[in-house]
Amino acid sequence: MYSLEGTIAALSTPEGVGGIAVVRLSGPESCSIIRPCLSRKDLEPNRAHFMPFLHPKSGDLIDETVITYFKAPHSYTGEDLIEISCHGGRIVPGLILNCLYIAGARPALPGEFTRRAFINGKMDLTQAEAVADMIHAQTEAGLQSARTLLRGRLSKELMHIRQLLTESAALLEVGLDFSDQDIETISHKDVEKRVLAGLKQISSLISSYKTGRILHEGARVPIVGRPNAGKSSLLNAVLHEERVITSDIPGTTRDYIEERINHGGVLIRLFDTAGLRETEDILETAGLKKTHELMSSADLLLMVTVNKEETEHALYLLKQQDKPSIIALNKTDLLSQHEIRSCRSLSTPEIPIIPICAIHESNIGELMETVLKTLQKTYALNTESLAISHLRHQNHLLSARNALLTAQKALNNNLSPEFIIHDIREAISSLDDITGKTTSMDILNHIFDQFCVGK
Ligand SMILES: Nc1nc2c(ncn2[C@@H]2O[C@H](COP(=O)(O)OP(=O)(O)OP(=O)(O)O)[C@@H](O)[C@H]2O)c(=O)[nH]1
Ligand SMILES: [Mg+2]
Repeated sequence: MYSLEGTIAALSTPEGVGGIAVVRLSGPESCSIIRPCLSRKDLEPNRAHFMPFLHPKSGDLIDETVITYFKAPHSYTGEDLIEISCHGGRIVPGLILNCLYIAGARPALPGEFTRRAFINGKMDLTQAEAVADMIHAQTEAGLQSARTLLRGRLSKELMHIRQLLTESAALLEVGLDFSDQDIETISHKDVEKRVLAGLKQISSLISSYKTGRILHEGARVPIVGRPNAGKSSLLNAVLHEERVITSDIPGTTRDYIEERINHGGVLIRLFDTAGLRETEDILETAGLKKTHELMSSADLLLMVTVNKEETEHALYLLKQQDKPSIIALNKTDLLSQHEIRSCRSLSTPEIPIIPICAIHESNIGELMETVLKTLQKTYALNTESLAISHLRHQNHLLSARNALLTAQKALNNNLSPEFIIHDIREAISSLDDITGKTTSMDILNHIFDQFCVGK
């Protein structure tokens, strides 16, 4: 059980050796707690004060520090907040924290500063989540998507949809109150219009999920193909290192191996997989099961072939998949120019065929460029438009859409307004779950537990 009372302190920069470290203190007693640690008694808000930090009991010098005081409500948490910039390293920040605990602060829980900002109305839940996304961003694209959330774009859009739905419910209420008068038919059309607009906006957010997820978590790209095609060699070539074992024994790779690369600002998650073939071998069968799972959850399939026959078969298989796909025609050092040209002629805009030679690392650049371009085009990764990236948001949006579809059906069937109001309220409540207006304590705990201490 959380107690969010009291004044909290934590180290907000990473632990370890560094030039400076920042310790944060937030809560109603921040000023009185820090007072015995400072030679100067009053801190002017929003100014950096260079001063010694003293032990609150003995008065011994702990460090020369820079103290900045942000007065409530104009601070990150909305409370009195003091930032102490001290020397970095393993010892000094710990000593300062200890002094603050002696003086009456308590250690902050993970994400507690941001949680307080949320409770004090400084940000809604989507923005609080964006803070964590920003810290954990692995690419510029992921950072950009977190920034959009943090700026409150999703909150604004949800507020707009909420407004439409609240108006719809209000119109229906009026219709109920004056059901014996003509007002009902007018409201009916107005309600329909608003519900439809809300549905459209919700559906467009739902369809942005794949884009958001890729920006946030990276694109899943399994390297698949027959045993011995050179899948592992291709992964090594992309990484420019002997990361995985390769050999001329078919079935070398059993368990899949994931490697992440930041290519053109997009996180690409490459998976080296077990080769596709019929086998009696128990270990290989287990590996194959994983390959198939990876293929079904893939954002793009990268299939490796070594000759025309395999390439034709690969095209046949890939056309049956509803996924963007690329064929890497490998071992071109063993093929004649004629054979390469003949394979390349099978290339289509949907399934490009790129000739490579994994062991000589040749044409890997063009292959990865094609992977990047295909991902960007398929999932609109270049757009500045809003994309949701959290499964939590997606699930609530799906619930809201279901409720609105039911409301729409009820409207079409001229059902009693009470039913329609009920469905619209359900949709509103799902939207409120996203912004944190009505989110349960358990869910809040779960979200903030994933933050680090000090944020
Ligand atoms: N000549 C030539 N040989 C290659 C090339 N790429 C890979 N090989 C060789 O082909 C053999 C198989 O390569 P791997 O990378 O282990 O193949 P794989 O697809 O991972 O095979 P499995 O793990 O068994 O499914 C190795 O002996 C590699 O050295 C290439 O471009 N040219
Ligand atoms: Mg392999």
